[in-house]
Amino acid sequence: MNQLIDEVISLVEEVRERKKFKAYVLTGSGISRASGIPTFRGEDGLWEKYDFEEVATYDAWVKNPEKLWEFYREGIDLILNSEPNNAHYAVAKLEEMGFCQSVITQNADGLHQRAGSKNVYEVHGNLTRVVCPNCGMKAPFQYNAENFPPHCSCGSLLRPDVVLFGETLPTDILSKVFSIAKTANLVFVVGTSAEVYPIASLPHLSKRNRARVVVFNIKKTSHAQIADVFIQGKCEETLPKLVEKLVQKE
Ligand code: BJW
Ligand code: ZN
Repeated sequence: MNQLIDEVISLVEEVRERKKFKAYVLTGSGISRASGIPTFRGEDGLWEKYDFEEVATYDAWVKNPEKLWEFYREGIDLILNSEPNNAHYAVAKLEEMGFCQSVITQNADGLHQRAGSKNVYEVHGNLTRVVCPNCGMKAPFQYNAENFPPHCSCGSLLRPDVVLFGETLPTDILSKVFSIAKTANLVFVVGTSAEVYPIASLPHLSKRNRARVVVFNIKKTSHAQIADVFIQGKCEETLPKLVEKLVQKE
């Protein structure tokens, strides 16, 4: 592993020698696993326990919003009681040291911001917020047994502010992250299965535009196939190692 980390350091140095160093980190649920938040796919993944068609699609929301709320209330509880882990802190440090300019996360848990990352794009929303489908009001979710599932002051049922399957991603964020991916010359991909589109296509877009790609995952994903360096292992262990070496070099 140390040798692979050294390869990443060489890549970073090589890219940094160019005029404009533009790097982003793309994260998925694997980065929050060590914070006690389950991933979606694979063993122990949420979809082993729940049928995603019943809890994570737009059709499910329309058909049975109570069921969806039951599922998300548990998730929100977990998130509110969790803390960022060493991988979130390592990502924040990369930004602080100038080794990346933005964090594109598919996670809806807000842990990157809590770890200190500043320029975070939450492409699938944020579970700690509710949004009113009628008047557009957004607010932090607060559990109230007398108003659950929660209703807006306009009378409409509120929903978690997340992007469900079959829904489009917020267009302003989407165009921003595609532009980041297109112009980047280095990408760190952390803890995502690369199965959910359109976000899974970002590293491919960057690669086509000659960016270097570094993947941190416990398993080989399709992103690993386009990686210049693939670091297999728990990102809460591997990312801090990279940051530690970068700090030593400064
Ligand atoms: C570790 C680790 C450790 C573990 N260290 N690593 C183009 C082609 C094909 C399909 C489509 C397409 N365009 C659109 C679609 C349809 C659909 C889609 O992609 N389907 C695929 C499944 C086939 N996409 C959509 O519907 C999207 N909307 C859209 O595109 O609109 C336009 C459109 C609509 C319809 C048709 C066509 C166009 C919306 C996607 C919304 C995703 N929403 C969710 C739920 C959000 C709420 C919540 O957070 O609860 O987002 S689903 C879920 O998956 C969640 C995640 O953000 C997302 C990605 O999952 P992630 O993060 O990668 O997690 P896992 O579990 O998959 O992977 C974990 C990884 O971590 C693994 O690799 C592990 O090995 C690793 N790991 N521990 C390092 N310690
Ligand atoms: Zn409303």
